[in-house]
Amino acid sequence: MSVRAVIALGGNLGDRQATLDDAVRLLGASDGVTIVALSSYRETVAVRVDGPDIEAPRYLNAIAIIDTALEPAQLHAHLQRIETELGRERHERWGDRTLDLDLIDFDGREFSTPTLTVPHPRAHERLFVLDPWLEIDPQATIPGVGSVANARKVLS
Ligand code: A4P
Ligand code: MG
Repeated sequence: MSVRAVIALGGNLGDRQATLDDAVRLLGASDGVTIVALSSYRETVAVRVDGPDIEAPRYLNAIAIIDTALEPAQLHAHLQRIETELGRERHERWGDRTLDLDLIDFDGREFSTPTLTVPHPRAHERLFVLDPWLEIDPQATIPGVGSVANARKVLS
């Protein structure tokens, strides 16, 4: 049985478009994953721990909606493998990176483990997540938050 999940893709180093293309290709080629919809790639200002940084390299961000037969932990481990394969190194939190793959929503569930919190705790306050998500699913909702369209309005 498969369920629906939402993945955020982002990167601000290297050939960002090629990296996102490769990430989408690897995600779609994975056992137990089918890509249902992919947003456009959007250039966004980097958000650092202390706020937006117009001096930092800009991100390219996108959202993919998938159907998956994987369990959340399996899917998350798989996303981390794709990050590693495409050259992600972990340095500072919210620092520059070639690729970040976040699990935003998994089947409308709410849970937290030491390594995975779903829905992603910061998704509702990030335009670089909400805008591409609305593009491919205007009716989207975030468990515990409400409609993505409303969350988007609060930010503008
Ligand atoms: N983790 C827990 N829950 C999740 C989840 N739902 N999805 C854990 C993915 N990972 C999750 O992540 C840190 C830890 O979060 C991992 O150990 C994982 O088990 P990370 O990818 O190693 O580091 P990070 O991405 O720097 O940290 P974090 O807190 O996940 O940052 P965010 O919230 O992902 O923000 N600005 C623009 N314009 N566009 C961006 O895409 N991204 C970030 C990263 C900052 N600024 C940005 C963007
Ligand atoms: Mg992350």
